[in-house]
Amino acid sequence: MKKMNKFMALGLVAAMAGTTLAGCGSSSSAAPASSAAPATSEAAPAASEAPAASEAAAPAAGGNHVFMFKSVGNAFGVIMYDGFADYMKQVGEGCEEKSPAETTVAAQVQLIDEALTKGCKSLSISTNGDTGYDEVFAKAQSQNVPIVSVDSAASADYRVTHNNQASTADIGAMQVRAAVMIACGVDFDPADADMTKGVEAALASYTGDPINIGVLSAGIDTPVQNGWIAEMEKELTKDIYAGKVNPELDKKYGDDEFTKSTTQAQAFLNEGKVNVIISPTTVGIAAAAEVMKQANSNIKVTGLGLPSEMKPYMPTSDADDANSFICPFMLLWDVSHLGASTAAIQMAVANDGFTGAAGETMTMQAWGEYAEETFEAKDDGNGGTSVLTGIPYTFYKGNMAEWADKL
Ligand code: RAM
Repeated sequence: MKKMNKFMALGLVAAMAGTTLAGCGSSSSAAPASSAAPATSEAAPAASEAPAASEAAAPAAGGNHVFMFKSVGNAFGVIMYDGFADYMKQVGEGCEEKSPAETTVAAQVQLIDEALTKGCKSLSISTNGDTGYDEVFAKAQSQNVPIVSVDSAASADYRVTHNNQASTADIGAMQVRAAVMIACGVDFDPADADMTKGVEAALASYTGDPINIGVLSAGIDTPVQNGWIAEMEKELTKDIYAGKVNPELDKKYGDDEFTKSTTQAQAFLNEGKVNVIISPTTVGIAAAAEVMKQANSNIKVTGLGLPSEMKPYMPTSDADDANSFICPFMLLWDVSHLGASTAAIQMAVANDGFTGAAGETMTMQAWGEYAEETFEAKDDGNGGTSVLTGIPYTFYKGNMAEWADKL
């Protein structure tokens, strides 16, 4: 991980700066979230500034900083918590992971309630749905337990802010470009980091039937995947795809469970309608790749994957012919840093008066091989704010050997 941190910090920030800034510009021009401001500042007041209503409620008496992923046993969640815990250790704070066995809203709500009853300092959560949390989140607010969402957003009415791993627009669009390039047999070129040139070149010479793209997602209601899928659909409305790529995505949902994702991948296989599957979840991409491998299928797979889990299906050396692999290339970001920056946001709430209001900044201490960083909360255009702490990164034959053991 250390090497990756350095590499990403030094090399990729520059490569992605253009798209990242473009994303920030468009969101900050959206209507300011006047309704979000009171909610976010109520979520995390300093004890002395707590409004009367909150003073009446029993404040959380210490406890740990609680980190809750969508479910246990997801390697992405495990790596993220490791980063979270590492940062908390660095600043001398106690923390614990409390993730449910099942990827459901109800299971998370129950565990949040338990944590609040026991007493906790903060809640950092990747949610399983948009709704169903109001009561328990209001309880957290009344106990002055700040909520920061990460990966999959919590309601803007209750969270301080959302820690976004990379621009939603970039993650959605880049997965479509990757899928189309792969369907056309065009390999990733690191000089074309966002793949805009690659996809244009691939389609300019493409004369076959319209390419059909399948999506194997997590839960049907999972906020983060649904946000990316919306951006995929937007990307497909661009002129370059017209008549060459079917703009209708064929969507299936594996609920971030390996067995269910495998069943859904088998359905894609049996139906034989799609040329390539995008899976915007590490669980789904691994399941789809295994199904296609077992069946010796020519349906290709890409999306968001962990190099350690995807190694059996990907090229790992420059000499490899990428097109002969099930997954020629895929995307992700520094998952460990995502956890650490979430911890840093919670510490900024606790110690520096950070409320997550648009325009506020917070500082993350130097961590691992990352130097000290300052992040700004930006209006997300949906009534809340988000802090952008990462960038999408492409794993391909030129770097897989290096990362397969580290991420
Ligand atoms: C899965 C989760 C998570 C997603 C990653 C890429 O582990 O579903 O939400 O961001 O994959």
